[in-house]
Amino acid sequence: SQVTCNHTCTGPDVWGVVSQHCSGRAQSPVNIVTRRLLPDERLTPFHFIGYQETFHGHLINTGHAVQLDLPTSIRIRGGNLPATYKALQFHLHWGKDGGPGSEHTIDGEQFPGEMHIVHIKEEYDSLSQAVSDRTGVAVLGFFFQESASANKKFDPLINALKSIPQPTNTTTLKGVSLDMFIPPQDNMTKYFRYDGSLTTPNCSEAVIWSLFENTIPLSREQLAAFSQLQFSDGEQMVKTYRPVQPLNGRQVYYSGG
Ligand code: BO1
Ligand code: ZN
Repeated sequence: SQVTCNHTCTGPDVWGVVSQHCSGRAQSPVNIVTRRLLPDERLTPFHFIGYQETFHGHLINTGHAVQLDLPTSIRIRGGNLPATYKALQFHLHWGKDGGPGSEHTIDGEQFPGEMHIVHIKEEYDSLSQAVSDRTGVAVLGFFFQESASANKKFDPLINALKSIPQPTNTTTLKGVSLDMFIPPQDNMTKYFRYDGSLTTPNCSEAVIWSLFENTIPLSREQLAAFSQLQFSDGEQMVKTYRPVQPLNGRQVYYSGG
């Protein structure tokens, strides 16, 4: 008889088979244990270049996430990064109907979702080039936190989800800026830093992770809206996170700022 396969057949448990990197020793996400954090004075504030610029961006159902492509004029430096990095895209991870959905956890707590702004070192043309450099990629991570009232700045993105129910569907978000989606910049001086990987295959260990202590508020209804998207097998696109991976002796630092 035939085996019916859904997306879980290619889920996190078998990624070590898909790509050797996924069973490496510096994988992401991780659980951040706050009592083991090491304050690091070199973790100065970031410079967010072009985060206020207005642009039209493609919003895509990628088959494992919802992604907004970003103009490469958006850059970051500072924060003890070894170079300037340019933005490629941001995407989100979430749970089911607003339930637990973040990739990283803090003292074992999973947040309802997580936003990743993916940047590559300025000198590279693509993510596939950047991942051959151990510091080629810088991802900024923001946790979603459930709030009583809706975050109106997310409504354009959330309202657009109904236009991209299935993988490869795209729509355009007009007149958005990156700073609409994230906490105010003077509230972004506190972050956690460690060296890790992409959280999906090929799981390249090329990522400088910065996870911000300040969260993005979304209402339960807004969080639940992501569950209307579908995987390629037609199943609800929910629980789009990789489980936490062992630190294997890696230190997580705190900006303390
Ligand atoms: S994340 O921010 O660590 N969740 C992350 C994970 C994967 C990617 C970007 C950010 N990108 C993937 C592409 C694949 C590609 C792979 C390696 O990177 O979606 O198409 O094969 O380059
Ligand atoms: Zn991600």
